[in-house]
Amino acid sequence: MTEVYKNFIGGKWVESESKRTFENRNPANWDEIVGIFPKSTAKDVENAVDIAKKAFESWKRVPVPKRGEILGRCGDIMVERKEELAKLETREMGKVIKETRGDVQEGIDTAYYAFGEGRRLFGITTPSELPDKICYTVRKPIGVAGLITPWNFPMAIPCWKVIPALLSGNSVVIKPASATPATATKLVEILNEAGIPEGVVNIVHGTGREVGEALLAHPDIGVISFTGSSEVGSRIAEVSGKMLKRVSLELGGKNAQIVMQDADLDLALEGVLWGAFGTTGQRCTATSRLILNEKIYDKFIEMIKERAKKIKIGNGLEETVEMGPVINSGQRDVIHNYVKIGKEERAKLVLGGNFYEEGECAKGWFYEPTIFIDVKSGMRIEQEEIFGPVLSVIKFSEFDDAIKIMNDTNYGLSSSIYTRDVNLALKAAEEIEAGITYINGPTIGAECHLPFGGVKNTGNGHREGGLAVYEIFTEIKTIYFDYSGKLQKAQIDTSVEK
Ligand code: UN1
Repeated sequence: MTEVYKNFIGGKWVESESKRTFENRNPANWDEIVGIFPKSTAKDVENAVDIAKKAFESWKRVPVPKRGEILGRCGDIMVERKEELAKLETREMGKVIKETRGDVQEGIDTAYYAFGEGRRLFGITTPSELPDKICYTVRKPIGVAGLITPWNFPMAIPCWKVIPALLSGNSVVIKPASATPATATKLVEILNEAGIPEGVVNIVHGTGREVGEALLAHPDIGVISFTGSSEVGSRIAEVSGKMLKRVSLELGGKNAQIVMQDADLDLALEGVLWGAFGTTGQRCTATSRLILNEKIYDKFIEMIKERAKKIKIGNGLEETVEMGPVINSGQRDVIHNYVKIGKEERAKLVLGGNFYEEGECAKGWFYEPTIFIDVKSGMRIEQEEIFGPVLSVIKFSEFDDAIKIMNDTNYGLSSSIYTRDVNLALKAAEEIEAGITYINGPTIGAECHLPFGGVKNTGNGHREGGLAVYEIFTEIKTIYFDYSGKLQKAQIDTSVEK
């Protein structure tokens, strides 16, 4: 039976005032409806924000370690329900079950990290320039956070945002991607069960145009956190900028893996296969460029073609399947169009380049693992984010050229180099313009306790994950405490007696 989902506002499951709904279907089998969701309006957003604003007043007074304990319980419930959540996620997003287990695990890790962080959430203490005076900082919540999440990590990314926002003492209104609304709703259900007070966590389903825009424009939303395309990110920055809201943006990538001639080629092969075709290439961190040294170019291309053509494509619920569908037909058309562009640009297509419609796969949105070689710096397939299983291979001769090719894009999220030369590895870590560099590892695989984010058009300078995310969700307050009993003037009464 198809599950009917609702919005969660003020501790209650409610329909949209519009009474309209939308469906969510399985990208591996378009006949299967995963759930029915409320198609909400600006009015629903307004209700949610009003309630969240009231709930904030008491939530902000709950001691941080106590907030952390509730989030720790949320982690415990996710551990118990991990398999069920992973299965649901595969049904609505398409990626293979091993990966959705990982996605849920990333949520669990984030919850446990927050549980611990609740006992720190450090400020600083520092000396004053005046005697009998101390100075320190504390972190204060901002208010109501508007969290707009993407479809490619339906559990991990909502957790990356919701959990630190809550630990910091904010209340939240979540607008999950309408392609994957079920998993985020389960997270809200779990947070409720874990003991988050009424009104502190709210979810409103619907389109970006209606629900997303209403969240953006609401004057009582103090901070917006968004993961998605650079195009939408720029629009969010524009609106929030005018309203002087804090905004954290995690946007596109055109990540590359460099393979030097001295690399362990078998290891580099495993890395690029996982980086390029894991999650069907639908990660912000996916490897969409392979920068290959000329001395190993032909050999490595043969190796990767050999392996990539054997990737088992199918429904991600089958344990042996290695690559699931892409999210929907529109996205598959975008990918296919890039393949057309690549051919027109005279890059050489050596694998894939078509829909995959064998057997049961004809019912879903499958695409073949695709490889272009002889791609030149500056081609569109080398510059633009494709968000699908398409790898562009570029040849280089000297290390400095590889770095130049790597850096010559408008994005800068993740990057990787395979080499056995320690000096080159460290030089690459220094020279690559990206938020993340992996040495002898693929471009994917970020862990929840480290900063995550990128440079250039990948974002606006913020980092999620680790301690860094608390910079997004807290205001810093500086406290000067003068216990001298007299007026002491900073910058004036500061001379030292001889
Ligand atoms: C994303 O693609 O938006 O490092 C997030 C990784 C994952 C997170 C990716 N842990 O690939």
